[in-house]
Amino acid sequence: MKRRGFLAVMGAAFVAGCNKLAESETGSRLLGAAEGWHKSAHRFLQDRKALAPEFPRSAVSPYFRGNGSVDPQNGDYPSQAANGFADWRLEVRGLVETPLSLSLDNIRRLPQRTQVTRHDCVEGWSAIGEWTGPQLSVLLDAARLKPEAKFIVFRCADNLNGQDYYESVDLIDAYHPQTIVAHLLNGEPLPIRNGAPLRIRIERQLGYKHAKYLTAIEAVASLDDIGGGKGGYWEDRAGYQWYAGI
Ligand SMILES: Nc1nc2c(c(=O)[nH]1)N[C@H]1C(S)=C(S)[C@@H](COP(=O)(O)O)O[C@H]1N2
Ligand SMILES: [Mo]
Repeated sequence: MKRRGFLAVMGAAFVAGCNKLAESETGSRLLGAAEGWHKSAHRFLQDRKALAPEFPRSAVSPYFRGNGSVDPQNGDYPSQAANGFADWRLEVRGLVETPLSLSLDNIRRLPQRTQVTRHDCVEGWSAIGEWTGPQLSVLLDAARLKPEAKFIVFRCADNLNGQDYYESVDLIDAYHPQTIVAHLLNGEPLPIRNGAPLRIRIERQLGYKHAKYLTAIEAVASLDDIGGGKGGYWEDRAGYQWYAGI
């Protein structure tokens, strides 16, 4: 990704400039500061790429509760549900070279990742589930992000308290290997309460980032003009942190 490239270039520049710079006192002070910056930036990026813990299948919670919207009644969701989601489409759009409109079958035919992870809700409960679906990176690579794309917005079918649920992440989380578009929970199609037919799993972040009832994945340069401008339903509504890392 771009940032990694930038850091690599910066690192190379410091190594190349090292000897001459270190000859002067100002130079070595500068170099020390730059090295410190480089190390902490690097550590930060490493942390962001670390995997969330995964558990054995035997650790799966017998019941994965639903939270927030658990049975959307707005728009065409009820008729889609009655139809077994046969006509559901997931769009990949915004700042991409090739917008996509995918059926559930398209999504099931992509390479799949299965992971048993713990979901932590800020309201004070957790549950372990086994999630399956393609990595978001596969979809983004297929649509080819434009260089201006900085954030990925998740659009949802449900309207909660008069507002459309949505969420967003930066490209580090979007490309994280455990970020998947899940269509199976514990080997079965997602129950409606858990986001049927598609939900995002962002395993390094808290529960409210894991958008359910996914209709579109939108690449954008800024979050300012989306919803209330804070990057997500709960961020807009209750001041929850946009970056909800765990
Ligand atoms: N579309 C949508 N996504 C959502 C929510 C919601 O109400 N609507 N609730 C969020 C919250 S606060 C949590 S904890 C999880 C709950 O997921 P679950 O219903 O599968 O337990 O979904 C998140 N994603
Ligand atoms: Mo939550």
